[in-house]
Amino acid sequence: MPVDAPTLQKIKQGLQAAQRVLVVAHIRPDGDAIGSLLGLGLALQAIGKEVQLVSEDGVPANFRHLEGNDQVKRVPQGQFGFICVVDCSDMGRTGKALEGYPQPDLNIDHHLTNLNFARFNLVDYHAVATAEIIAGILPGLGLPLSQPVAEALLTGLITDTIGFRTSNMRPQALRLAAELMEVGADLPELYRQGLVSRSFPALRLWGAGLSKLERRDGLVWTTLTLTDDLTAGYTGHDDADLVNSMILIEDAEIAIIFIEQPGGRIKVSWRAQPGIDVSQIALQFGGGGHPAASGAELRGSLQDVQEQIVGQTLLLLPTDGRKLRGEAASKLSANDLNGWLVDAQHHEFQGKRENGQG
Ligand SMILES: [Mn+2]
Repeated sequence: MPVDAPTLQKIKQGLQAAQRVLVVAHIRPDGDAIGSLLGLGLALQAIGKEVQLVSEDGVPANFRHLEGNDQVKRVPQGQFGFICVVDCSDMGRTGKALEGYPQPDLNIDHHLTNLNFARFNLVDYHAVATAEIIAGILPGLGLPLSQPVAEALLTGLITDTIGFRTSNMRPQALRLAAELMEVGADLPELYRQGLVSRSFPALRLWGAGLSKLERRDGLVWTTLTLTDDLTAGYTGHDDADLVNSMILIEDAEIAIIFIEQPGGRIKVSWRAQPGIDVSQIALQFGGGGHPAASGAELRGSLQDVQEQIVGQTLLLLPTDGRKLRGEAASKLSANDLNGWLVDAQHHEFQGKRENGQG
């Protein structure tokens, strides 16, 4: 983005004038929300500001190694001279955190759909993460890049790009990662803790699901029962992210996982390759989501729900898959698709991370 110098100067003055600063991240936070919250918050504390860090849904277990995570509160307390919102496309994403507070002073975000809701809006949808934008403005705001700040920001970069492999990756994001490593951020360790680490029960659950994997044309699917949860020692009733690996199967156009819930309900999660839209079929079954990642919850037996959904989903598959994918994909930018996928993951999987199963 190149942020224009006069705007940055005004933001700097606003921050200088404030003694108490509030930084708020979005509900169901992901690594970029937490990394941006801690990165900006710790940098402001380093110049003597009294900073409150707020995340309505707390800090997921896989980011609790980051410095400052224990300072994060679920609701703000008191009044503030300056309010910053990070990684939120609109005020709704902050939950109820800012109810009763004046318009935020600063909105830092990289979502295409950002509503520019603050007095100052630093929105750059070419940035791979909000953390990237924050790293870019630290020098202009006179804020130091310490090792804990670098670790928080690198976590945002790693997680929002799913390990530097989303199609919106650009050279400057890798240069920034290198710079953050030079300040002492341990890339392999942050990558492991924030992105790939899984519990033993989660992997046992994957095994149960993978052993039942089925395929018809470009559709792959599997099921997880309550008995599978029990046998694996898995305390959640989700898929431990398994469906995200199923869509990596070569030639898979759509992946579905059926997860038995207590009380006779079946949770269904779809993932699709770019160019295929599974949100409409999810909507049709009372759910919703994004073209590349959607979900629904249905009443019925695992067998019945599976037959019905597999049958309907197969109709989405083009007879010449490659051709249709190309046509549909051209209407949507790869950035949008990645954004939706990452966003849907935040929404679907945060709960499990909260209880440490991620
Ligand atoms: Mn983000």
